Amino acid sequence: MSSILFTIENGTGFITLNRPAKLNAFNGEMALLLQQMLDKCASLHEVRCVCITGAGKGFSAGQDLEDVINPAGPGIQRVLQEYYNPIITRIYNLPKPVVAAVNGVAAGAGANIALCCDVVVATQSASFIQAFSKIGLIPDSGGTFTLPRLIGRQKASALMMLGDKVSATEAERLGMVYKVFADDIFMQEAKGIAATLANMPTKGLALTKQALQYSAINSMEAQLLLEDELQQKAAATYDFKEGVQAFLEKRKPAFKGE
Ligand code: LHQ
Repeated sequence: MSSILFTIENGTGFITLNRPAKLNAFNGEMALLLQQMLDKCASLHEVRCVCITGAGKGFSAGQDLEDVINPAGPGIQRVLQEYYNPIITRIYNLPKPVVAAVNGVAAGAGANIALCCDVVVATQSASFIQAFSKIGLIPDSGGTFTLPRLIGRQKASALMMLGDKVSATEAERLGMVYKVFADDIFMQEAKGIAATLANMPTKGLALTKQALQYSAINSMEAQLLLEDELQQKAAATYDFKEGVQAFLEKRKPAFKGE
């Protein structure tokens, strides 16, 4: 059985991390396959939203700690360069919305992969753990960039140093998560959000993603210039014309992602 499963449903590419016996901890194969699936989602026109989730009761427990000490493995210094940094860069730059459907515990790199996604939803029984400090590491996979921007530096530094287990409800309250759903309706709700995004103006969403990324580093003046530039690109799309036309004709728009 492959460590990554991939299906396309209603315009969404579902990538399922599939090592459930180890709470979907990452080995090299799974990390490289995830990169390949993200590339596939970027290139397929029929995929207009990506959803990453986990098989079984966990989302991902981060790096497989047995694999990392295996003498035949990549060695600790190559893990970030070859596994996690390329995953985070792909999610960050993917010109389509990426949903993390956090179906259970998300720890270490598993948590930070989820948190760099554009929309994070979690099931009631899920949790988030910056597990790194407990084994003497620093938070990686973009966590030191993402988490303080989501919840502020104080909460981020405390969670990263203490390695607390944050419940889904608390994660939602802090701003790490968009919405939490009861376990029995979670996947159905996550799929509904993904399907909604997949039917929206994909290029406009990609430009929104880009604008938000620059807001983390830009001055107001620079951001206004960027909004001007990106809005012109958005206004040149088919979907903008269709959106306006449909509004004026009082009908539902049929967006094409073009
Ligand atoms: C695991 C793992 C795991 C292997 C559960 N590995 N087997 C970057 C740079 C370089 C090197 C290292 O890594 C990184 C990035 C990182 O991600 S560092 C952080 C690595 N992750 C962790 O430290 C988390 C370790 N796991 C846990 O603390 C717990 O498993 C959590 C809190 C996630 C879940 O606890 P429980 O729900 O009580 O489950 P469990 O501990 O019983 O785990 C279930 C099974 O999964 C168990 O195997 P077993 O054969 O006993 O049933 C665990 O050994 C295995 N597993 N995480 N990361």
